[in-house]
Amino acid sequence: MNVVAYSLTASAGGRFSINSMTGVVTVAGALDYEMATSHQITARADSADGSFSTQVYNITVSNVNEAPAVAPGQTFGIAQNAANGDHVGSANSPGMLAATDPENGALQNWQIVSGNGSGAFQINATTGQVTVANASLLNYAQTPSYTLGVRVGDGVNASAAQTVTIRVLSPNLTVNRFTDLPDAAALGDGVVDVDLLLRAIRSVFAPPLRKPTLLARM
Ligand SMILES: [Ca+2]
Ligand SMILES: [Ca+2]
Repeated sequence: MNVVAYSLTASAGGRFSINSMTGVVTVAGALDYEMATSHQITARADSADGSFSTQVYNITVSNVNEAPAVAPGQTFGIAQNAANGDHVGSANSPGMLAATDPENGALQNWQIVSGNGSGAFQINATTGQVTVANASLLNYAQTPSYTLGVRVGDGVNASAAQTVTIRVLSPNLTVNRFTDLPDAAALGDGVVDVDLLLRAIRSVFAPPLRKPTLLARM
């Protein structure tokens, strides 16, 4: 019996391997339709008598609909005195959550799945915009920050839950808290009222003004 040994002289970067006895080609590395829709391999068959042949094969990768992913690390601010319906974030970053889908599917069915306490916030299922649902629950002293778990779908698959941080901003923000600006503050947003701040400092530290002492006596 003439024994044949199979091998791959080109394996598409190690994505495929071949059984040297049977010639069956199997997947050996990661395939991603979004990265490459086909790969080329070259198989070689060696006979015991010293003869051999090679054959090139094109392998087509079919698409799988993968779940979208909510972008990590999203943080927004909301003023403690905001009203129901106000969006979190700033005018330039109006609380629209970001997510991506490998197939660029239409993002839909945004949901808050955890961290919303008694329901301070809501999310627009279509746009992914986070707004205030119950402004009476916004209390900087009691809950300075919410960590919401959110999900989004692509019409078939749902993403994993991802956390989004909503910081409740003190009404005294402009005087007292340089560090509590919304991360997406817009150019021109108020940071600190210098005149108010100076007056506050003077009221604490400055000695009362004295009238000049009269030195000459008549
Ligand atoms: Ca895919
Ligand atoms: Ca998808």
